[in-house]
Amino acid sequence: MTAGGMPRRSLIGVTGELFASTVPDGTCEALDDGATILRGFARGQEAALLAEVRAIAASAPFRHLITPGGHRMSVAMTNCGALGWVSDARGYRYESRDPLSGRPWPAMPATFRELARAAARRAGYPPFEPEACLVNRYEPGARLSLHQDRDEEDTTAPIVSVSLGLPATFLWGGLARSDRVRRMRLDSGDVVVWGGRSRHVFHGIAPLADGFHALAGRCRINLTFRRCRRPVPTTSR
Ligand SMILES: O=C(O)CCC(=O)C(=O)O
Ligand SMILES: [Mn+2]
Repeated sequence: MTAGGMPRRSLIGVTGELFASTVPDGTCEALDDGATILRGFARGQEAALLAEVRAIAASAPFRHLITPGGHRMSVAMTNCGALGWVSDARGYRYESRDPLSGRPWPAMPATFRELARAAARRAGYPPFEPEACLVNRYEPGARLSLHQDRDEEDTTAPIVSVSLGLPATFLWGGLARSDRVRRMRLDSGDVVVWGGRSRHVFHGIAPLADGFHALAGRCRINLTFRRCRRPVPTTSR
């Protein structure tokens, strides 16, 4: 729906339901120190990004990873880029090959890399070169419980997170698990960037509400771009 040419957006009411409001595309919402929501930053690229996701999944299929504690994750995942995030009984880590096929992860498409670079720049970060893109697929009911992104050695680089398809409720807490959690709606095309003092903030996704999205169908896709390895120190020689 649009109002005056601007896309309609939503806020979460006290009972948790999604209400329409109007936050125009192009708005930068300061979420926290070092964290920004770039409203609609990827709008217009959604169909192309989703086509790339389908191509990635054709060679590295979505799968439900098992946590080190033995739980099957409700979110299905795959990766592209030099490194991919995996989880199994041995723990959480980055791997250069897909454990299902033994092959390197599909290359990161140029459109993904350029979007991640541009979003990090827009959010005020120095040049960002993602090494990994974790692709999350949420079907109705799937959720990602509160967690910190802690498996990357390089904590100087931000996380760039792109929402595509069905809307989701993003959970944003603090540096301690017990901190107050805010809930905000993310729509297709929204990009969240967090780093600096927010790099280790607890965050998650509430169970996905059922619905149908014209480009993605009955699901939400999330791309999270990460820099994993410690930056190589520069020498003065
Ligand atoms: O789906 C999202 O928006 C968040 C994903 C996330 O936090 C993660 O993959 O670590
Ligand atoms: Mn995360």
